[in-house]
Amino acid sequence: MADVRKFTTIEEMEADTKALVQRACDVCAETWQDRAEMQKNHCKFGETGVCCRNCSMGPCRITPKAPRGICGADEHAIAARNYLRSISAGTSSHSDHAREILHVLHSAKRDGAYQIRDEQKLIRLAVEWDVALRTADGAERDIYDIGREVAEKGLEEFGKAFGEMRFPSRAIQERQDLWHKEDIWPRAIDREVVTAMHMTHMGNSADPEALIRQGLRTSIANGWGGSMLGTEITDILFGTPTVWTTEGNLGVLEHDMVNLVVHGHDPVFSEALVMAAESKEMVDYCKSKGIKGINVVGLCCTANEIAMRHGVRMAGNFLQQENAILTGAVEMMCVDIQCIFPALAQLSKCFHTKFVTSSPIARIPGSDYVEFKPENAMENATQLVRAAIDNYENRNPERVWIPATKQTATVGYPTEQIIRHLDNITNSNVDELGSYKPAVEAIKAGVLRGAVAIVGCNNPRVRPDYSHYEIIKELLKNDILVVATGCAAQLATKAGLLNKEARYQCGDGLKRVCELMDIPPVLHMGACVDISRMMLLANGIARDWGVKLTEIPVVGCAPEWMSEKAVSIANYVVSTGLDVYLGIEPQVSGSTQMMEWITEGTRKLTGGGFIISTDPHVLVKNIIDGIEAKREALGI
Ligand code: SF4
Ligand code: MSK
Repeated sequence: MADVRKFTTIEEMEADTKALVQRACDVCAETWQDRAEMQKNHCKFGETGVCCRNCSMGPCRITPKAPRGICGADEHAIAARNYLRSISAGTSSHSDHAREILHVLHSAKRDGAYQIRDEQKLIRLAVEWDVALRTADGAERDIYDIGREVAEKGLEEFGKAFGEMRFPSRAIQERQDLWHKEDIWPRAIDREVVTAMHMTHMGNSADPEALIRQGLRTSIANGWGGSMLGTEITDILFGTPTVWTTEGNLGVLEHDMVNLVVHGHDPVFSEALVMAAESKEMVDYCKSKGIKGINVVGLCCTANEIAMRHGVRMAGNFLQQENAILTGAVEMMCVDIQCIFPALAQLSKCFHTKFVTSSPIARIPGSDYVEFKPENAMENATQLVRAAIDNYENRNPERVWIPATKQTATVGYPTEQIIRHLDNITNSNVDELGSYKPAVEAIKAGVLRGAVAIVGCNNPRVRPDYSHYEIIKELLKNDILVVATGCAAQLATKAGLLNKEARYQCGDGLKRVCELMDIPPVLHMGACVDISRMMLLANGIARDWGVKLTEIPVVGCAPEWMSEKAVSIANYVVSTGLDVYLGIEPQVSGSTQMMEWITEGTRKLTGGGFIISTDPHVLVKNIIDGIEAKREALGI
């Protein structure tokens, strides 16, 4: 069959954005494009990491004429402290998200709003953590009792007084030994964040090495801690994702339906909204108003979460959040946590859109705040859906413009699904079902050259989505499988690269693998919290290959990252022994020592480091060269 698929180009995506931004001008609304222009040129001290405001003797800014702050801290100390604070904020974000989910598991009830959907995963975790499956007299324990005890053990990971964290022991022995040897195995999530904040307080650490080491330890507390907890417990509560065919881009908004957009990261809120929107009560209420139906769609990582569990369609990624409102077709946008522009409150007032915040973590002036708790989940969700339906009549048809652009996408490839699909490969010499060995054999044979995890955000510093697109296309041509999460996965969705037909964009080897495995060449692994899934994937490949994590031709890449979560993620990927290719420079370039530490220094400690280029074509060449160098070192 020939390649007849029409992919969406960056230029087509940009044309939609341009038309929507023009509509913002028409209603005198401001967008991020305006604000990015107003923020030019960025402060060089902040950009290069050499501004310190950690005490009120400052702020101190390092220049050739003033090479030290008032306390004597130099550019290396200041940049390293700022960097560690970013890692700590990122770790806190993912981990606090996980803490909330653990509380939801703790309160889950058989007849409650939240139930345990993946009992097998819960039982596996209970066994891993020595939680008894039977009572003292040998009877089977109720699954909800097991869930509560697992939740308590999970919550201990945040603040245990003694010992060390549990999930890092999922890593292969070589990694565990290294984390112990380098003394970067995290003790507890909160402990590492507090230690980091303490070290960076005025009058403490000024040694970049000590600060970098704490950064690695804090990041492991995220990737092999908070994020992994978030992912595991979300799967237990809402089900481990399975493969769905869905659609992505703003064309998923509907003219003749109530459009309810969910945005953020924590699926607890959006799951309830999806359930409420599908309830007979709300479907009937919608019909009673003469409206065709309720169209729940997602933005950013909330979109990834519900697409993988319900097939809910995805309206777009980070820098499209304002575009959704600018269509004039959104009755309600409900947000939970992280990556939410405060600007949405103001913008929504230029249209009929109701903007609802739901978490004490993300309070935004001008929003309708409806605090969301497990005990009132369905009641609140139903009220919100009803309010969205009621708001449909306020839509001004003259202000509606929904871009037609959308693509079909196959999503939902957690490690469990990847292994299941690997079992379809029959032409390898491996018979072993339920392992990564078929993938290892395909890499050894050169059919696949390697794999790249493309992750992260959009960033107005670069042409939005362009770097993701250029890098992914080139990797596919070179027989390199791509796994994606977060807003990078959304770009792949919008482009059409999550469609199985995208195999025609690949080299012959990857195309063959896609056919045998019945997968698209870009595997959607979830939200940014799910990069922990990618760590388990890399770990499983190294384990089944019998080599070190540093040796496998698998790397990470964040072409357009912007958030502190991304700084933490990049560090835990490096801690796991994998190189990370960055398209945006971390804000430490004012320190030669810090630039050396993040590119070469960590490599000496963990085997992984950053390779940075703001040119996506250079970056992808670096990635391909890096993968080929790993192959050569393995003698394959
Ligand atoms: Fe200046 Fe030192 Fe205070 Fe930072 S901690 S603001 S460098 S005096
Ligand atoms: S939503 S952290 S912009 S990936 Fe996870 Fe996207 Fe980055 Fe937020």
